Amino acid sequence: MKYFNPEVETLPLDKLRQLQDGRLQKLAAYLYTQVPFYRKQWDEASLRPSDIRGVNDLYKLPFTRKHHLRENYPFGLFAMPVAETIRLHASSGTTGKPTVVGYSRKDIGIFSEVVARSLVASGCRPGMKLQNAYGYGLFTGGLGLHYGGELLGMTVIPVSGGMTERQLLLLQDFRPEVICCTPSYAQRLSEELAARGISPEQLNVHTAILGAEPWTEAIRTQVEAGMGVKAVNIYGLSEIIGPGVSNEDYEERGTGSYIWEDHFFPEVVDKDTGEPLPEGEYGVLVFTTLTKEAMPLVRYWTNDITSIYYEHSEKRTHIKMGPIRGRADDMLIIRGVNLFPTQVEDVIKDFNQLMPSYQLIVSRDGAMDSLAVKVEVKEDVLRALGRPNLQQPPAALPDALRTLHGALGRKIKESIGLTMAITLVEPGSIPRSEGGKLNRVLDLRKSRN
Ligand code: DLL
Repeated sequence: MKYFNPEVETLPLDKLRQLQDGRLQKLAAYLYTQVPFYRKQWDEASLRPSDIRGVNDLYKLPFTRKHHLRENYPFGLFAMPVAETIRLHASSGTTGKPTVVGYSRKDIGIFSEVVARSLVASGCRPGMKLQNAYGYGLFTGGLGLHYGGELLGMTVIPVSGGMTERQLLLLQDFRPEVICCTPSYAQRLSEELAARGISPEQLNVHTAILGAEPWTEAIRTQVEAGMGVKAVNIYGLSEIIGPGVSNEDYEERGTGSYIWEDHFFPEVVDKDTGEPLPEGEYGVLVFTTLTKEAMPLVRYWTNDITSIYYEHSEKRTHIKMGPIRGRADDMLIIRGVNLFPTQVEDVIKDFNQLMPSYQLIVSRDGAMDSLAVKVEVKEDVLRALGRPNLQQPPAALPDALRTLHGALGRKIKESIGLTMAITLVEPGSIPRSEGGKLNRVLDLRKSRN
């Protein structure tokens, strides 16, 4: 089994465009009659649904942004009566009220299908057991993977997030072939396995499907070695449907994730001007849902920074997206330099004495913002040095660590352009994921004002 939906996943591009164009025309007419928000927005721009003949006309339409969802809280953007939906999900924002999304029965069918496609791309097959360690509840991760796994014919183990002891017990006793969770939680599980002396060979798990937060090749390497798996990326957001908007193919790991573009039409636009960018350029990812009924979104501004490109792969025709560099609102501006936390992670991965476990601490020193980074040294390195005390000033550290400290500082300065105070710390001393998304930035500026 190569595909869940072979016909659609390999549809020639011209046919895929025709399908998208037809779906978009229908969507425009539907939204104009069903959702006052869109009618008003398009009237103000003197646009009629008939002006939208296909995806090439999308640029004419205004963006929908998170604040529009907030202003229409909770159900104002629904295109059908709430009584006709069969499920609600919500994601908690950093400020105030959650973002609410609704699903019709058909929408849940689409959701399950795109997750099933994602699972097959990840290497899952009917009959395999899936330990689902994404949180169940208002978060779309748990139920999204659950329904997709069942549709594919997997045996789903609905353990939910956290409860590390139980996760380890089930991994050993139920012997699932596949686990899905956040990448930071997979790091945590890898470390717990090592701490208990459980080697990956004692487990049956061969695939980890990781998403819901940004991650890098360094984390892939750590999790693949620590759990004895192939780690693949799953991406999505509740507003668009949940997990399964795009997914990596396990045989093409590292080359980007296929976007199921027959349902979710992607654009990448300039984060300041909103102008569409050519293939391969980095900008904000924007999606139009082509088939959803309960709460379709037009040109939804995800705030995620990435690029999209056709690879002309033998396997599928759909467009790919690269890894998410970060969210536009996670971007730190330190003394005028723009920085995504994952850029620091990218530097750390080149030092094999360090773990991909770090924390960035932003503080304000007078009028200047400053950035410090804490990063963990690997256990075997410390053991070989006779467990030195890391709490002394860098100059007093053993030679090997002093050199490492200096080299890391220089590499960060060279590749990011910032001087950062670096502290080397013991493995395990930086907060780990408790089962959900992990925030690697501690912003002390926010707590002060
Ligand atoms: O995180 C849906 C999901 C669940 C995806 C399970 C994958 C697995 P939200 O809580 O609405 O939905 O958060 C969406 O999380 O806009 C990205 O910023 C981030 N995100 C999700 N997947 C990835 C990924 C779920 N693979 C937000 N890489 C998105 C990087 C991701 N960031």
